[in-house]
Parts: sequence; structure tokens; C-alpha cells
Amino acid sequence: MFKSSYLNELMERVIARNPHEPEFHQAVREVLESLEPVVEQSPEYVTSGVLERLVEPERIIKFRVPWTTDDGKVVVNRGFRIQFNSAIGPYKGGLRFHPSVYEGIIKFLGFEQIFKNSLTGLPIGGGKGGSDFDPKGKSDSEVMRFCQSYMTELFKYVGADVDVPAGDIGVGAREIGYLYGQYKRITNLYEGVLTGKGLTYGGSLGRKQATGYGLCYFTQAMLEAKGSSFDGKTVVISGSGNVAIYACEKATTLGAKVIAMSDSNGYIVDNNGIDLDAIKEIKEVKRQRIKEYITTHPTATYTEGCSGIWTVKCDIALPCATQNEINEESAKALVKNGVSAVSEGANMPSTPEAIAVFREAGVLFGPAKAANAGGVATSALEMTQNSERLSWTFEEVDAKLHTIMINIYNNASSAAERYGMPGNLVAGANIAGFLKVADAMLAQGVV
Ligand code: NDP
Ligand code: 2IT
Repeated sequence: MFKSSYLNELMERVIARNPHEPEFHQAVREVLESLEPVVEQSPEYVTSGVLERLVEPERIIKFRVPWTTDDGKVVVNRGFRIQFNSAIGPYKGGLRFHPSVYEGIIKFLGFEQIFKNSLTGLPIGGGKGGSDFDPKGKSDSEVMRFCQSYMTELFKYVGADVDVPAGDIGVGAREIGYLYGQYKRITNLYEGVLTGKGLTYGGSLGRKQATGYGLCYFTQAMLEAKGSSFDGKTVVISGSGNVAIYACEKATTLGAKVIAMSDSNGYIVDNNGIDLDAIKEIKEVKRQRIKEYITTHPTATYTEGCSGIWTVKCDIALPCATQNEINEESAKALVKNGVSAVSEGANMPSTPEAIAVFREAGVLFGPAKAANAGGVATSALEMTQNSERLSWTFEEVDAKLHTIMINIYNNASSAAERYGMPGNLVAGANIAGFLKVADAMLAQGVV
């Protein structure tokens, strides 16, 4: 329940208009809660309908994706692209290929992306897409045929100045390559329509590392503000995909010891510190399961099931797998074991109940929109390099990413203070992200 009857009615309308989409409701509710003091002080956001317009996507594209398996069977998946908000730039956001994808997941991710992209300080609007296709266990040719079919429909709606997709769960360098090849073939355009591209055809150095590195830069800024750092800390990271791997790499460089990682089947604990080369070989090269790790690291342990990872004692937890992976019970286990900071690499990995547990326990909490914005920020840097037809060095990109993450921390932190909620980075990130988009919407009239 909100104090404001206007916000209560708006939330009810969102639920009624988007039934059976709990993840989207969760994402909207959290943002509206943060905005309560803002709309109190600035009623023009209500009278101009900015909030009503923000919670309704500008465009939803939904399409059939037929493709053929290696043994000749026809399979039909569903494709989505939600172009949520273009007030401050072309739609920008990843594509997720995972069997759990449906319209509500893409809507929640697209909605979050609006505020995240605004926080980067770069001119990018919010969008997201994907499919219920599962790349796991498929051959490269099957993945290629799927991607070609997906792009054969999507190309009508995207473009370097229109909408620029990228990776997310299940979409990495391989998928981006196939999608790009098909876009170029159909349109005859060599343009930056996707980010996360390979380095030989317009990709940016540092994009692969950006979300994980950025997460650590953000977390470092949050720790430093409390006189702490990664140095000497133990870290638990869920997931073992793109975000998790490069969060592990940077946390280790900053002096921490990462002792646990996971995939959707289970988790490994290695008290000697995770051997990241072994993880990269298993996940990036061989596309195997994380339990393979213990065959070459006999002192490490493997446990089936994902949620148990949050019972591993650590100083810092970095959830980098998926939404709602930390519930109230997991949050309590982390707090009981003395966690001092939780910072979100995944999108919305903590349930509202979990966030409340962290807040009550005084745990430093870095919300996803702010903490994982380094990936999309570096995608925007890739777009800039594509536009100017130049490539920057890794060091240039990494330095810009570092500065962006520190700015995001400072902006979220000062917005929280300005609205009377010092230290509440959830509220601060939502407010700071909102204000820029809302002011652009006000200036552009009712569109
Ligand atoms: P990847 O596909 O590279 O890796 C995903 C990892 O999370 C895998 O280890 C996967 O395990 C695990 N995982 C996925 N779904 C589930 C699930 N339902 N339950 C348990 N584990 C699961 O994806 P990314 O690393 O790119 O994305 C991870 C998270 O980070 C997502 O929330 C994404 O939205 C977010 N993110 C990604 C960005 C990027 O630049 N890539 C930017 C900002 C946020 P398994 O292999 O077993 O499926
Ligand atoms: O959630 C995200 O920010 C991403 N998956 C990255 C999006 C992008 O356009 O790089």
C-alpha cells in the first residue's frame, strides 16, 4: 500500500492491465514506492501523466520464430521485443533466450532498463527482448538457424538509431554474431544495430567484461564510502555466466577471495579461492555444467540445487544469475553469517522481502539498476565507437566504465539523501534514474 491514493490506483491499474505478470508488478511497485516523495514534491509528474505513460510500453512486438532442428523437426518458439521508452535515446537493452521467457519477464526487464540506462548518463532509452528458446544442448547450427529466423522478423523494428539489442541470459558472442550476420544480409546495412559484437566486426574492447567489472567498481565505491574495500574479503557469486565470471575476475584483482559460484543445477565451494581459468574453460569454451569443476579440483565441493549457495558464509554476496534468486530465507541466512554487503549483478535478484531483511540488518545494498549498469553503459560506448568508425583501447573503455560507475554511485547516493532517505540506494537509484527521463518526457509533450 502507498500513502498516496493516486499511486494505489495506478498500481491497481498496472495489475489489471497486465494480469499474470508478477515480475512486472514487482518491478513497478518498487519504483513507485521510491517515487512517493518525488510526486509529493513535484505534482507536475502526476498532472502530466508521466507515470501512467512510463508504466505502459511504447510498443510491444511479439512474433513466431519457426526453425528446424538438425534432424529435420520444425520447432516454433515465441519472439518478443518491448520498446518501452525512448524519451532520452533509442531503445537499448538485451535479448534473453531462456525457456522461462514470456511477456511479463521481458516487460519487467524493459521497465528496469529505462531507469538503468538513464543512470548511465548516456543517451539511451529502455527496451528488452528475447525468446522462450533454450540454447542449452543445441548444436551451433541449430542456434544459428534459430537466430536467423528470429532476426528475419526483428530486423523490421531495429536499427542503429532506432533500437539496439545486445546480450542477456542465453545470448552471448555466438548468438550476437549470428543475429548480426542475418541483419546485415537482409538489410544490406553495416551498422551498429547490436552491441556485444565480436572484435573483428565492430565490437568494443571491454564489453565482455563490463557488467562484472562495473558491478565491482560500483560495489567498491559503496564499500569505500563506509571505509571498507574488497581487500581480504570473502565473496560468494551466484551464476557462472558472463556477469558472474567477470565479477569474479575483478573482485579477485581487487584483493577479495571468491569461494563459491553456481549454475542452475548446483553450486561449488572452493575455500582456496575459485580457479577462474577452470570456470572459463568449463562454461565459456566447453559449455559444460559447473559440477565438472570438482573433477579437476578435488578439495572443492559440489552441492545440487541453487539456493544453498546463500548459506555459504561470506563478507560480500554478488547475485549474478537471475531474478528472485535471493528470497527472505536466503537473505536471513546471509545476514546470520555476517554478510556486510550485497550488490546485484543480475536483474532483480532479490525479492522485496529479502531487500527488507538487508535494510533492517544494516547491510550495504547495491540495487541492480545501478550496480549492473556497466554492461549497457559500455554498450553505449560501443555505439559511439561504431558511429565514429573508430575503436578505443581496452584501457580507454575501462577507464570510462570506472568513472561511469562511480558517478552512478554518487548520483544514487545523493538523490537518496536529497529525498530524506540517506543510504537507501534502492530509492536513490530509482529517483535519479526517473528524474532525467521524466523531465525529458515533460519537455516533449504528451507523446
Ligand atoms: P549467462 O547466460 O551468461 O549466464 C547466466 C547464469 O545464470 C548461468 O550460470 C545460468 O546457469 C544461471 N541462471 C540462469 N537462469 C537461471 C535460473 N532460472 N536459475 C538459476 N540459475 C540461472 O547470462 P548473464 O551472465 O549475461 O546474465 C546474468 C544476469 O545478469 C541476468 O539477470 C541478466 O539479466 C543480468 N545482466 C546481464 C548483463 C549482461 O551484460 N550480460 C547486463 C546487466 C544485467 P545455467 O547455465 O545452468 O542456465
Ligand atoms: O540487463 C542489461 O542491462 C543487459 N542485458 C545489457 C543490455 C545492453 O544493451 O548491453
